[in-house]
Amino acid sequence: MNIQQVDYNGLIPNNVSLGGDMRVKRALEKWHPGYINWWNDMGPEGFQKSLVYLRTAVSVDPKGWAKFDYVRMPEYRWGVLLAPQQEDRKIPFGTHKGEDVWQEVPGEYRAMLRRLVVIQGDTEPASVEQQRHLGKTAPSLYDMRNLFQVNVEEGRHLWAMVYLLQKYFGTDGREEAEALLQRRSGDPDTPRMLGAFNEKTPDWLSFFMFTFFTDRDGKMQLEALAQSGFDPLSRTCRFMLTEEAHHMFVGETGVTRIIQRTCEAMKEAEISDPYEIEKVRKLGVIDLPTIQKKANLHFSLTLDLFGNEISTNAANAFHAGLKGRYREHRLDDDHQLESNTYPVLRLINGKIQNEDTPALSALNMRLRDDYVVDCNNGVSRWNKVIEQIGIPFEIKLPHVAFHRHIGEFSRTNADVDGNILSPAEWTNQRTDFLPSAADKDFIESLMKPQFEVGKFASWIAPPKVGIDNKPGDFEYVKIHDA
Ligand code: BYC
Repeated sequence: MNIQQVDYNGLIPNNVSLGGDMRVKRALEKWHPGYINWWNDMGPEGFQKSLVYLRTAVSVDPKGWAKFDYVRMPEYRWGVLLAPQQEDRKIPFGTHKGEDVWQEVPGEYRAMLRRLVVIQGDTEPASVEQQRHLGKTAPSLYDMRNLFQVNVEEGRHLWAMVYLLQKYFGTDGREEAEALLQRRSGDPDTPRMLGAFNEKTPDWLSFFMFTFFTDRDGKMQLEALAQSGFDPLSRTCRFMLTEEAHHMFVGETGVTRIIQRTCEAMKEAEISDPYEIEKVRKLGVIDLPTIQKKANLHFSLTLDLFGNEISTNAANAFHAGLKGRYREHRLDDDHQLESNTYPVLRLINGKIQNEDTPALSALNMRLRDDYVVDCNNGVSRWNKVIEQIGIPFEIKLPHVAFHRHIGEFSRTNADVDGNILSPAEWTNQRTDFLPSAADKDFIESLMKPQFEVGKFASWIAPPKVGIDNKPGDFEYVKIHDA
């Protein structure tokens, strides 16, 4: 079978010759009904019978891997797709550097590897659960379709991890695959594993911020796992990254279009001061300071997903050759890091300062640094829109110590510039930095559905081009076509 092509003949589309692997095929077919039940219970609420213009992967060739068509979401063909195997691939880093990559799980690293796969897997259904109510308030059919595209692909990413669990981890893997369908985002008894995936995504600005900031963590973590010496994980993550790019596009352009609409409305109404919040809100758009607060919230929640700055887990995973650095292959060092150091931002005697730390222990910090650079690139594209329209305002990422719950800065309260605040100062100033109840109420008041073909809600500009080059009046979701 040509690895680039996907076999659509069975229940589970795949390019891993599932037909010749009865044990795994049966295990996945057994898992399938539970997944569909989960999707029906926890997937997009109210639109399961609608026809949605979705892309489905038909190949893993980066040049032409997807086809677009109308699909009812529960009938979406979720499958197992791995990027093609690279011949003679060697473990690129760690103590086994230069050895042949593993096609089976190395016994000594089994528990560590399983944990990485399970954590990655857990985030995927979590995001679908977090976003399940948003369809009902979509600002356009175009945006609704993008939401559902992201949702079905997060579902596919769950399949990707479940395949690894079922194929390579025996009974434990099957149990973990079941547990992935049992946990629920925000549930006090059975929450999802990582903090940010238990937060609410109550409105569309949150959704776009989530897909900008949190899906970007997804990109960084997948890039690090794509380096793995465990080849099936590497190949799985490489293909997931192809899909992930669209999710970040949805986030970045979503926020851009909100900013654009706000600035245009301000210009038309001749409001030049972005802090005239009430006047701006009366125009039916979201004021820039509130957009800044939402960015502060989502950026800080997402930084927590990188774990502790100094981490033995991260050191062990790198040493073992399981999880590398962002674009490891482009880095110019010995890829073992046994005697290197890396500057880690720490809280020392109440002051934030850099401290040289063994590079192996600092890998979470390093990945987070790469992430911040990537975020800043996107933020500067937002600022270009504000500048072009001529409003004196700049969105800025807050200091990495701001509003943290994991790592060095979880022990302190810092403002957006990194000044340490007393608990009382933090309480008094909190809503200068983070959305207040009134800000949330205002945003919620704008969340009225706009389901007319080609129309957009008052607070968001139309996109520059349609999905799959469709024209502006294309019906991306046929809501009532049951
Ligand atoms: N919340 O050594 P430490 C995505 C725990 S997003 C709760 O600092 P480590 C997506 C940690 O588990 C990407 N607990 O951490 C995006 C450990 O507990 P145990 C998802 C946390 O292991 C949008 C203890 O603290 N993929 O794909 O170096 C939509 C000490 O841990 C948190 C991955 O994350 C937290 N935030 O780093 C859809 C990749 N942070 O085990 C999808 C796989 C830490 O001692 N995961 N803890 O009980 C990893 O590489 C690492 O596990 C982490 C943490 C980066 C998450």
